[in-house]
Amino acid sequence: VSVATLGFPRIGLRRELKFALENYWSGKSSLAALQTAASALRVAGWARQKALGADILPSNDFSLYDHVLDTSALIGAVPARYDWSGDTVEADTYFAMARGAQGPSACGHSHDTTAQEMTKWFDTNYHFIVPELTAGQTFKIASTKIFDEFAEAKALGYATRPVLLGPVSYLMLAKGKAVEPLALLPQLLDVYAEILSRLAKLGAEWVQIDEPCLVLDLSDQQRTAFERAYARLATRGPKLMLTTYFGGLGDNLDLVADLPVHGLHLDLVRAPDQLEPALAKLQPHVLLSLGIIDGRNVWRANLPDLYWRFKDLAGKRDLILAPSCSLLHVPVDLALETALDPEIAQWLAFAAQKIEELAALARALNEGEDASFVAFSASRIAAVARQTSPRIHDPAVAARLAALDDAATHRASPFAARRDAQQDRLALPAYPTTTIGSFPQTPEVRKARAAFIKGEIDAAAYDQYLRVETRAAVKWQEDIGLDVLVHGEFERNDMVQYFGEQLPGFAFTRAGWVQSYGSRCVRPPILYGDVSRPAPMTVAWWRYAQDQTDLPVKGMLTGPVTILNWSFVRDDQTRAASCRQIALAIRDEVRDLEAAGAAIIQIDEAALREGLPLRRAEWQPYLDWAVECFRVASSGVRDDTQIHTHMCYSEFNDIISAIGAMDADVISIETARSQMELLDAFASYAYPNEVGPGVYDIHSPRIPAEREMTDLLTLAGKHLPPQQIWVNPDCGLKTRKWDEVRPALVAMVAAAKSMRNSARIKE
Ligand code: THG
Ligand code: ZN
Repeated sequence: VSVATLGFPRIGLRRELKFALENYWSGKSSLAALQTAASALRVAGWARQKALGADILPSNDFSLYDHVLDTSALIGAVPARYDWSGDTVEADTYFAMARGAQGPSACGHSHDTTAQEMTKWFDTNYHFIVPELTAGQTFKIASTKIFDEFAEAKALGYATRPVLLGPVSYLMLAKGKAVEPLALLPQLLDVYAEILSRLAKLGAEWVQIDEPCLVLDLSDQQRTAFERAYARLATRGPKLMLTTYFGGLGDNLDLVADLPVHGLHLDLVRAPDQLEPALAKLQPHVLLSLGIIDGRNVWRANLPDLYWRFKDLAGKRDLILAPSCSLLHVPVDLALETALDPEIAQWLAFAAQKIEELAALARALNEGEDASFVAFSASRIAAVARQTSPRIHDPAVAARLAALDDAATHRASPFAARRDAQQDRLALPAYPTTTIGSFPQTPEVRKARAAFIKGEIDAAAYDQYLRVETRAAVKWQEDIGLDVLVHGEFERNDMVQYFGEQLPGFAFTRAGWVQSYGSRCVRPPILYGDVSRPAPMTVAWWRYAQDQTDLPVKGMLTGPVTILNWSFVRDDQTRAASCRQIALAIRDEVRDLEAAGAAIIQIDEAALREGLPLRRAEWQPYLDWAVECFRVASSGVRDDTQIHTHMCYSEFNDIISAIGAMDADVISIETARSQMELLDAFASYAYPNEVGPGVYDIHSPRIPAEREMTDLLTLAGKHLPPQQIWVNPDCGLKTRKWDEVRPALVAMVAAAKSMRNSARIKE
């Protein structure tokens, strides 16, 4: 029995990669400095994993931005707008694909290039850069990263197993322009064959080829693609460890069992029941890698339980023990959490601890249970302590949930009546303008927060600082002519963490960073016990902002489904049960905001869609409870209180009836990067409530011109009646700089006014 990792967090123990990237992007440091920092992280990662007891180390799991983008660079899939030389993909091109590029370049033309689309990696909070493929697409090896990193490790004495995103998953995740991506498989396989043989030449014995799409519902065409791909790739070159995760193979098991690969990794955390059928089907020579430690959550494993579960099998077959998936999705090291309640800390395992768990388990399976006596005892004690802790259950929460009735999930009147009541109260113009909620979290804001946390400034000084920022933001919004204002959220670190910190039942970390996209990270709260809301969480800041203006200021909340989906959640009760508790807490806050006078309350459900189970058969039960929870949170208000919600990067076609059932008065959505395509779903559903299709792509530093936004609004008007349309950016502005936000929002307001004028002219 040996221990493998499928990928280690790349951001670094103290987010070294984040700072190296941001210094490079801002021109403060050179590309060479970035590369030095990146290499140091890789080297430290290998050394750490080895020291913790991993036998099989990955390479090419590192990335300067995203591993799917790395794959696009590797195979030379660079869209024409990046003016790529066609030789190798250099840093400029790579980061332009990730983030867009603006301004004149060395070649004399002015470049104003949009980034590629970004979307969620399966059901995680990690984003990948969506490959863009075109008709006549050709592929060639255009990056040496995978070879260089293998060689880099080898020079240090590590014989790594390179990680390569498999060709079929790559194509299934890609977006084709005038081409069906899977039609490009034959050409792509030529390049993959070349990559694999080059890895073999360099000395790679195995390659970890990731095909997470094997846990999805597959069409016949997709199945055929897998058969073709592996018939071609598995017969030469290095041995392939076909790696699946985030779910079970289910009805794809027969397909997988017939692929001529040398090894197979199964996620036995998400799908423990798939082991038996897999054992029955798989050829005996196939090396099994068992994903038995949860790569998606932070709970410590029960090692003695796992030992007994796999002891017999380990006596019969050669096994690899591994985390269920890459450790990219959990924080690096629990040892940094010196401020965490020790009782809760002992229930947890982060990436480093998870490797130790695997090592202890492998040792016991190889040498007998006593070989890991200490680790096993500690693990068992922690498991029992967590099960029996009085910190987890709150009888008052259970009683309130039991008393929840149907009335709590419905607004008093249907939308048409509410719309009239809200229009009477708010009197907004056509194409009303607003923003999603957050304004730039400038270095100064972060510095002030850090100083307050460190005790360098007191609460009064920090509060005063936030008031100045908030007042300035409100005044500025008034000055540029926005219709519905926000307070800016300067007091918040993150839209989920901020609430987690105020709700009993959640623990939070100091350094538990998890990469979200590029250099951006989040610290997911840890939901360990029953949730309640002892006191208002947002009312004071809303009131302060509203006191500065006569225009409506939105109350800003994060919805229960999003808080759930962006937290590490309990594994001792269903997600639905946890979500209902959070929904009641948010409902209390909504009612307090209304009582304080808020006419508009936004409850963001940015993550509702990404919580969808990966298999379609499981969608409806999820959507039922998710929508119910949103309604519990939002229905406690009067007709003339307008409920907004916001969703990120959602494809709505397949969930539009759930969106309708949420019955928010206004929903703002991300559409800027996809040319309003997403509105098709709203149009064909005849969505009756109001919609704010994002007209400004905030994920890129590019500043959109007024004309671009009127074009988008005109396009939106082809899908939806103009009186249903709001004008807003497509997400919060916290990641942007004021220098970007100011001209962009001025142009956005101008675009809305120009739409109002041309509507008037038509009349
Ligand atoms: N919060 C959480 N998850 C998210 C988002 C979020 N997932 C999707 C989307 N939004 C991802 N976007 C971001 C945007 C900004 C940041 C992180 C994810 C961000 N992070 C700061 C950073 O990396 O510097 C750290 C935040 C902090 O200071 O605490 O800016 O909004 N949970
Ligand atoms: Zn968003």
